[in-house]
Amino acid sequence: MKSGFVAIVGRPNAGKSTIINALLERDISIVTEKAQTTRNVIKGIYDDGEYQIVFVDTPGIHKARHSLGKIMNQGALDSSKGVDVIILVVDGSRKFDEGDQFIANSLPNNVPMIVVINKIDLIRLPQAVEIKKVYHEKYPHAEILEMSAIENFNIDELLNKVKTFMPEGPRYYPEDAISDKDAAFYVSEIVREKLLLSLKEEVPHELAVRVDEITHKKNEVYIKATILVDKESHKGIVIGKGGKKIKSIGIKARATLEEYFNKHIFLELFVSVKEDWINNPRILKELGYK
Ligand SMILES: Nc1nc2c(ncn2[C@@H]2O[C@H](COP(=O)(O)OP(=O)(O)O)[C@@H](O)[C@H]2O)c(=O)[nH]1
Ligand SMILES: [Mg+2]
Repeated sequence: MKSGFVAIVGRPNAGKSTIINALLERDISIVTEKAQTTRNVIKGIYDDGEYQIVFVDTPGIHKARHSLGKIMNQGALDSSKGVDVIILVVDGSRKFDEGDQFIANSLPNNVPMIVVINKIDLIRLPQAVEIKKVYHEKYPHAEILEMSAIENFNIDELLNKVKTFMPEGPRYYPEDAISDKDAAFYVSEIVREKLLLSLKEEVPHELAVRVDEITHKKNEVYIKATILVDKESHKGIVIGKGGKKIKSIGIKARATLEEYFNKHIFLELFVSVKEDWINNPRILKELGYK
């Protein structure tokens, strides 16, 4: 069998998580229109019997403003070392700038690379030609592939290209493994996704979800989770008038979780103010951000 590791890196919002979900044909990593949605390094496992490929989704590399941001950058860069191939995802509708140059300077240059120019559904041909030219100059040894992950365009081509880089190797994970993360991680990410999607810009990124309990009962799964916010004022926004907001978030999360667990879900959500948790090493560790 052939097997190996593939890091998916790039700036926030380029479409990395959308691509890993498309490659694996299931939602292992949450996607929103907000930058810095992905906070953890998440491994998603592809296995077709002939190939086992471990795709590593990473937080976007960005200018870090707090401790969590620094952990996220470090995680992304660390996971690009020692892999068989790096997929660098770029948003083709944006011009190459110093943020992209920072990534070019940070990535190891001894690992084969595929540059994916994503979101080509948003641009016209001349712009696509231009951005390809730029990346060709910046990464002369890389293969370059245009893509629209949202339209599933060139996902199969990407998978086939990745396969050509896989050496003979063992099955690193059990044949039926999907991700390296457990149910608690998935629960906290789904609740966080619904929060991000329904709060728009009112509460920016200073939200985290801690799963306090998952109990499997005969006919249902009981889940208790706490939403951590940075400020007292954010608590009110998350809860909403008469508890309306948090109720609707709970309903949406429950629907997704019922599909995942294939069981009735009883979900209790609490909100707690933890000032500056995003810079607090103890809380970051407790939340699993290391
Ligand atoms: N138009 C368009 N939008 C995309 C494409 N791929 C991803 N997106 C959107 O870009 C946003 C960020 O995607 P996400 O996968 O979370 O990016 P990440 O931060 O790199 O993981 C989401 O709103 C996606 O729906 C694409 O091919 N075309
Ligand atoms: Mg992501």
